[in-house]
Amino acid sequence: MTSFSNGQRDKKFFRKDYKYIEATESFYKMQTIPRTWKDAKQMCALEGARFFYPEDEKEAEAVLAFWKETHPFDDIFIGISDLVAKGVYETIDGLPIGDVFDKWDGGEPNNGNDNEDCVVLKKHGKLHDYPCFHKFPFICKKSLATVQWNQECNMANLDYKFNKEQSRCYKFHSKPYNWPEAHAVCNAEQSYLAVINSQAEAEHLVALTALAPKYTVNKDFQSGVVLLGFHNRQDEGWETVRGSLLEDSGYTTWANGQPDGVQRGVDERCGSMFYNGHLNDIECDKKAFFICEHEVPADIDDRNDGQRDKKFFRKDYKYIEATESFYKMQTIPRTWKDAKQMCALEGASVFSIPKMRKKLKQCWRFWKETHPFDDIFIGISDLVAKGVYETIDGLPIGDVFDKWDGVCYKFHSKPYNWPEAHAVCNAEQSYLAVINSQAEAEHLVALTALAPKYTVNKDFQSGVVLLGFHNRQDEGWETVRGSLLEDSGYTTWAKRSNPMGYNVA
Ligand SMILES: [Ca+2]
Ligand SMILES: [Ca+2]
Ligand SMILES: [Ca+2]
Repeated sequence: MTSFSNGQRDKKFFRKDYKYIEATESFYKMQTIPRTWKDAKQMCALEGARFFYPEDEKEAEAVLAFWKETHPFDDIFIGISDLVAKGVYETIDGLPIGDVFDKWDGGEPNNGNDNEDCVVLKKHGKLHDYPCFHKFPFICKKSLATVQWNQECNMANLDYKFNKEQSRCYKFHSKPYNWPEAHAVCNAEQSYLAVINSQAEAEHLVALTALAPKYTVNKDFQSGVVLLGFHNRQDEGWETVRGSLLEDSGYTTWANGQPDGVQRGVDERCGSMFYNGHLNDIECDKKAFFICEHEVPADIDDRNDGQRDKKFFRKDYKYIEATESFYKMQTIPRTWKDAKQMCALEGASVFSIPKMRKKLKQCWRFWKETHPFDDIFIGISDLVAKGVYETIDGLPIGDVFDKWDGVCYKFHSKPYNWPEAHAVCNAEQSYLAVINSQAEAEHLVALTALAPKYTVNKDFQSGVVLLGFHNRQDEGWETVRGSLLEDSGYTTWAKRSNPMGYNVA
């Protein structure tokens, strides 16, 4: 039996990546990667929360303030739709929209193209109906009153069961997913696809599997196997989701004849075990049961191996007291993968940033004192599962450091020439916009379309918008952010008029 209390309610804590708002006694998280309405709903559920919709004007106000402080999106999906019965707008938990918040914008809902069933909240506080397959950011919400704390696992999820021998928690998922999906599900639960590190842990997972309910209405899955946290997706050998080689994980008992993907000419790049605990390679799009593993923060490790007193790792690494760690600035730029490998080669297990936000300052100081780079790669990516940002040792980004840059734009309706415009942006503590992706290009196009473009000044070139790239030194096109245009992520020149003059978009 899981023991839990509502102890965390006193501390007003749900998850590290959720912010508590006193006025509404609830926790909120802005999900910045746009998703369809249905995926947004599912994502919130996976995180143990609910797809946000304003319960009243007071909550709408509080959340709009939180939204504006954190991220400059114009629209978010909210948990209201008429998917259940056309024309009947209701919340995901079945309340009529009129009972919660129904401030529609003028002319909305208009069911454009007879295809608008999902509701968007605009930054100015009004509602629109939109096609559900559009992708928008969204907010997940958890009310303080509904937080139930799993004391042993130290998390707000009662489904995780503590195992004393392993000093950690596990959850067997009886709903089959394929490997990338299972990976994302564990991540959303602040956990990771289980990695077996010993014979004893293998035996525990076998027992867990034997006891778990394995009936499912979904027949489209592979029975007899359980997905685990190892893979060969980058074709660089079998590695665990914790960032180590499988052969170093402490458990490498493959089933007879496994891995056999290569031999059989089948693309089996993802990891699983048979119910008896023996490892098996499996196709990444095959659905199966899976187990998530959750580490409970351990007590201070008081082992003493001598060197710890001396606080020495390598001559080229500097010790920072506040984080009790050694750091080395690698000044030769490398690709992300090479950087990861380089750190491993130097015996530095992690190139990442401190888990304690307060202590980050010390690191920034080390960086600024030593080397004046503007950007460094850090050990976080979504390479294992698209859209799931996690550390190289498999921690959800929300558990460590997820301060994403907010990007704001301002369309200037008063024409200036390029050097003047550059100076104007600079004076506004900004820079002439640089397009780094197709999505950003589309956003600027939309911004331009909506912007007022009348001006009393007739002496200007219409039809173009100045951007932050140039070839003023005749050394090739570069951005005002100091990189080559060709490295900026967006290089779609207009046809015919190929590079004619600088800064023409
Ligand atoms: Ca509409
Ligand atoms: Ca483990
Ligand atoms: Ca196999």
